[in-house]
Amino acid sequence: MQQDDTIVAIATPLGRGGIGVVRLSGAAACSVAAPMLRLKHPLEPGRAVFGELIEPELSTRIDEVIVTYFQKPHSYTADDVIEISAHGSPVVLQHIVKLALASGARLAEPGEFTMRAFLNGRIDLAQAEAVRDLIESRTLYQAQVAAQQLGGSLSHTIQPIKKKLVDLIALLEAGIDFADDDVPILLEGTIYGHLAEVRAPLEKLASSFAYGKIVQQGLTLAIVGRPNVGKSSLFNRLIERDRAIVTSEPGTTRDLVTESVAIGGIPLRLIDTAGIRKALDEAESIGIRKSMEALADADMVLVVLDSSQPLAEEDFELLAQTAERKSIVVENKTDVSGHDLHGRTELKATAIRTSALTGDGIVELRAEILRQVQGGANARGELGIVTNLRHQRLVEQCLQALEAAHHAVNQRVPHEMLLLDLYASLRFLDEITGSTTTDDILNLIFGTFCIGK
Ligand SMILES: Nc1nc2c(ncn2[C@@H]2O[C@H](COP(=O)(O)OP(=O)(O)OP(=O)(O)O)[C@@H](O)[C@H]2O)c(=O)[nH]1
Ligand SMILES: [Mg+2]
Repeated sequence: MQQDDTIVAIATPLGRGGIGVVRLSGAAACSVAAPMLRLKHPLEPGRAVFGELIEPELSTRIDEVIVTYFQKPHSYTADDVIEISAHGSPVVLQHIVKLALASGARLAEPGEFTMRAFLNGRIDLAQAEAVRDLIESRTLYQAQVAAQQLGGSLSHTIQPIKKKLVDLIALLEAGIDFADDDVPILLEGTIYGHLAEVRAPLEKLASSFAYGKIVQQGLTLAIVGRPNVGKSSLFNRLIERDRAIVTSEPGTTRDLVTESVAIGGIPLRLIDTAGIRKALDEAESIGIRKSMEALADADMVLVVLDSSQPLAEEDFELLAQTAERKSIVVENKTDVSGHDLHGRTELKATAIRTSALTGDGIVELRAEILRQVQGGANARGELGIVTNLRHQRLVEQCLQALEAAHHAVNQRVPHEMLLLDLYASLRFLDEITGSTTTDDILNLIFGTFCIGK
């Protein structure tokens, strides 16, 4: 991708709308836009100006537009940017792009506006990736986390770690360069201390990914249990509509029913399953097999029991099967008097009592789901969560290099060798923010953006 030419793209989604925006960025943005505009006032930085979109040669009017000029470097890309807001007709917007191309602009590649912001040093790579995450967010909470990263939260977390690492490198380098002079050669204990200070916050960052990944990708939650305990009723309660069929007949649900919901801003894929028992016919037995597969694949399980009845063999089997997993035991039908399962020692202390019929306990169930999703590990709103696999790999590689450095000190290898490991770990940190990256990596990252961003 060339960087000194002027690029153009429609910045609003495909289709019709109240307005549509075409964005131009580059040194020639103003001169490319000029022939197609008849403005009420001359363009002024940071001002929106009303005017007409015209056919340059014929001077005929095509639309009314608002044009905003963002003067370099105070723009999204840090180059001159012109945004033309027209009525949201694809024909008009495409025509603006065509006129811009005729005046010497080039069609922008996906993510090229953001890539320019990065290449111009206005944002770092982690921030650029946060732009994409923000656009792709499906819940408000995901948007908030992305916005924090866009504000540089990850970069700010990494900065002091990097500084400590650079300090250690500088000390070692000094020890080497001035080996004959008065600079004392660093004692092992001091090096260990420095290494530990670099590693501790990185390890915390690496462990935040378990939660970060859930925030980003969500997780699947399978609802399992014997027939007729109220799985589909709970499913419908959790998604807040009657999606799955509910009848008083055991064996109603035969196939997996899947819906997406957000609980506490975490996207969840909820799966209702066929009740588990000795199947009565072929369809049911296939359904039950699918239930078992869903149970095995899910990130988390709700084991539903009927609290109006004594526990059955299938209940005990399911409880045993899910005891070691991320699971919540739900005692449903609490509106019916029956067996108090709550006191039973084989049940998890965290069992939630619900009535899918009256809605009692659903709020508590949601809260428990969220509590387990968060795993207590990372409080919400905590800065510097790793949500991105690329970042996570780099943090891990950095930790490995530090581990190698630690080992090198143990083995009393010359400090020149130890420094190789430290420089390697520094490079991994730099790749997160993009101070060192290759074109291949950049193309890979920005290629996943939408056009016009
Ligand atoms: N009283 C009471 N009845 C409930 C409750 N939850 C579900 N039911 C009833 O129990 C019956 C079975 O409910 P479903 O939600 O279909 O149960 P299921 O576990 O999905 O059953 P299968 O699909 O056959 O495995 C229906 O008649 C529901 O109305 C509850 O909390 N209280
Ligand atoms: Mg059902």
